[in-house]
Amino acid sequence: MISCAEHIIAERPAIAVRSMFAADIAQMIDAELARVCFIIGFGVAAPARTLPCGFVSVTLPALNGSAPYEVWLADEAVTRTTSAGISFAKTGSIVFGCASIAQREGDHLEDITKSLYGQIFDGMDQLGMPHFARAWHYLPAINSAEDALERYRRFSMGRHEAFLAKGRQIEHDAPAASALGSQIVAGQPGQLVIYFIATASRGTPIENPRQVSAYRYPQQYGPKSPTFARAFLAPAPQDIFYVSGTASIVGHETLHANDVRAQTRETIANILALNREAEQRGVNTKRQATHMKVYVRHATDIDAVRAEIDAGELVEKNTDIVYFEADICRRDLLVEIELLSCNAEQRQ
Ligand code: 3EB
Repeated sequence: MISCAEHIIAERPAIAVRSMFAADIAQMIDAELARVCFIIGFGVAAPARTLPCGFVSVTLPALNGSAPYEVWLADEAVTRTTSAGISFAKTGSIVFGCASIAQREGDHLEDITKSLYGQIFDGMDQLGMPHFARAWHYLPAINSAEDALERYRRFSMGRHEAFLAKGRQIEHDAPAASALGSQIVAGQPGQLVIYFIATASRGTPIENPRQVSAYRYPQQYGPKSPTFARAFLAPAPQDIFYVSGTASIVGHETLHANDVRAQTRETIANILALNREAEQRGVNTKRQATHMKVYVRHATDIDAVRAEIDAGELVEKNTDIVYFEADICRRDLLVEIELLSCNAEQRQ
């Protein structure tokens, strides 16, 4: 007979995320020392205590009382390694990785992206975790030009080249992803921060019937299309559903320029369409736990965006929502929403 406690352990997702305040981190770490994979601070420095895991600060502020620390927790003790400056925290089924590199005078974003992505693939392969599930990218001044091309487009070129250089197939191996613009800090080099989840066995990319796949965007959005899937279903038995950063794009075009409320509603419609795709693959999208990140280009739009989200169908009782101020990778996009959901017991 399976006791209640064992049952709960079996129901844990392979990896979970919580947004937390500094005051709550110490206690969590003391309780879960061996299972903490990594902590990211949005617009904040490291919490003032010794951490058992890696930490990175992203210059992208949490808004209006949102918890600024993102804590990643595995379902079992992790092994921590570093390779080529990339931190890894690995279990038997999954690895969480994070890299942060400075773009120094004379560095080209396309080149440093390609080289860092290549090292990420090498690290994944060496650890026996060759399958990408989810990637987050935060890069400063994402909408500014570098050598006459928008930096997001340069980043997309470097990422695309790394996929090909490392023998990955764009349409099968692309993870769910987000790419947001962080802030430049005067007098400091910009940091390209990439963190990701990869797995030992292959998961399932999911596309949105309302949208052209990003890897098939026409050239007007840049010389190389962005390499990501609209959503990704982690391999069994994980039951984690990752939804990429999702915006007010239908087909390949931005809809509702200058109307942040309409953009939010369109974004929610896009995410609901992805949920339906997941349901067709047997996922119960009435989830026990959901972690949602909302990025707004203008902090002054937060109340309007929040009102639309609260009125929409996305939010359920166990949804954690955090808001951020960020540049989004098309100038006419004002809001972007990403989420991760699972049916296992998220409260570990
Ligand atoms: C879009 O749908 C909006 O380049 O990794 C969303 C999620 C976006 C991920 C990426 C870009 C990326 O095209 C932008």
